Amino acid sequence: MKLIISTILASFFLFSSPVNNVIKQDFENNKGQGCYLQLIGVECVSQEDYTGTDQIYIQVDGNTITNTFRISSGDYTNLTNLEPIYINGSVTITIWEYDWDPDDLLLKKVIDCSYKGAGEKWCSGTSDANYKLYYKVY
Ligand SMILES: [Ca+2]
Ligand SMILES: [Ca+2]
Repeated sequence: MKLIISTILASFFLFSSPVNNVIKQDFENNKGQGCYLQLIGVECVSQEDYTGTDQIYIQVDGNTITNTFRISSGDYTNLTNLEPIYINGSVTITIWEYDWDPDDLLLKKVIDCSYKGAGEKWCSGTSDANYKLYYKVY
């Protein structure tokens, strides 16, 4: 009798497994289905203009998606009110500083779905100024 009970118990533990082992991860959107980019914020570590504040705006693939807004060294502007940007392939984000002469390119970043699920990230520009863009891809 003991042997039967232990056999039953053994098979119970053998064939039942925790739920997280049974339910498979959904990979449906991981390949070729696109993803979304949420801009989180922009930080001005050091501004571009010598006097006054910088006046910056953001473009996605050349289309302006923000108003021109003032920011200066040490400032952070929240961007989470912006609509998520659908990515099918990749998008190029550029941040510009408005001037009377040609505007200054502060930051340029190509973002694709390979960043999906990586959580919040940041990138920085390569101009004389120092800007950080915070974003996530999901
Ligand atoms: Ca400037
Ligand atoms: Ca300016």
